[in-house]
Amino acid sequence: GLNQPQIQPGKTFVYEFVARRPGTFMYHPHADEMTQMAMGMMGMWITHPKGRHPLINDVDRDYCFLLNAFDVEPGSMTPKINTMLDFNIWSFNSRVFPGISPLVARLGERVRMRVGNLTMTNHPVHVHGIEFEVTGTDGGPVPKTARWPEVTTDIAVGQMRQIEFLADEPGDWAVHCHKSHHTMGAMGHDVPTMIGVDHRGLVQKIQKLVPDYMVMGERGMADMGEMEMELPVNTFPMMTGAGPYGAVEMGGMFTTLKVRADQKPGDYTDPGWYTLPAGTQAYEYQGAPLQPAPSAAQPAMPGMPGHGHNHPPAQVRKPMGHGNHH
Ligand SMILES: [Cu+2]
Repeated sequence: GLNQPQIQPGKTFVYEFVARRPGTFMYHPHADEMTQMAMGMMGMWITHPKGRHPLINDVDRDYCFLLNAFDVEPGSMTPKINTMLDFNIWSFNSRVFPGISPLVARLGERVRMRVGNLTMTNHPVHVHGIEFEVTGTDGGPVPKTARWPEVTTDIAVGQMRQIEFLADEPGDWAVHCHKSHHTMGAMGHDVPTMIGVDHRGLVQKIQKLVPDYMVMGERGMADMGEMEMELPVNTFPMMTGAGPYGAVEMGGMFTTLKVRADQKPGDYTDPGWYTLPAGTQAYEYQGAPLQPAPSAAQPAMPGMPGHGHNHPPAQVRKPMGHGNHH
């Protein structure tokens, strides 16, 4: 009701405007906003410059991501509309890994990514393999003297960051939000931590009472993903996806950037997995088992009398007692 009457169900309103400035913009309703946003009512608008613009470079590829989030109870179909922060589905253009296409580029091409955030929290978006520059924001192109290099750029609520890079490293590079629970599906929420807990035999005993009972693995959550538990309808696993060397164990805001020397200009098809040149991949250590060095053997710190003389190994304990953190 501030600038126009609300658009009632079944009605159509017409918006006419002159696209005065080139840039990347987002739109969404302000009527019954939490409901409309929680249900995914949002989009992006790009105005390209007419002719050359002094602050807008020519690029070979121009990608656009809208970051969005939903809270859908596993097994249900309708997003919860009163969730304020604890969403459980984090997506790029409403897609989650592995149900998302890779970004592709030919070696040596200039690539632009425009990333807008209409979720209720910030997203530090990280690209592996390259360094980029922030060349534009929601307010327009950044003056050339004010651009800065990054590998992770934080995109606050309502902001847009336009980044550009030279695709100068061939490979399959991860592109993801750096909040690790944002690269995870809904099933990862509210799972108890069982790291270090020896629960051998316990599961079988509980399964006599609750046949489909499962616990979080004592080595972490990936064990659980690999168990291929039966999922409720309309629910994706908490971490999934297969790569050329096994489980990728991702979900949510994750995809890949595939840079290839033989990708044709303008070709956006997935080139498949990258073949790593010999000698460039991590390999298993085959030598003698490594022992932690005893602290008594460490040389004394200069100017610190008493250190390094028959002291027992240091006992380190993490700070405890801060309950109720979320
Ligand atoms: Cu995020």
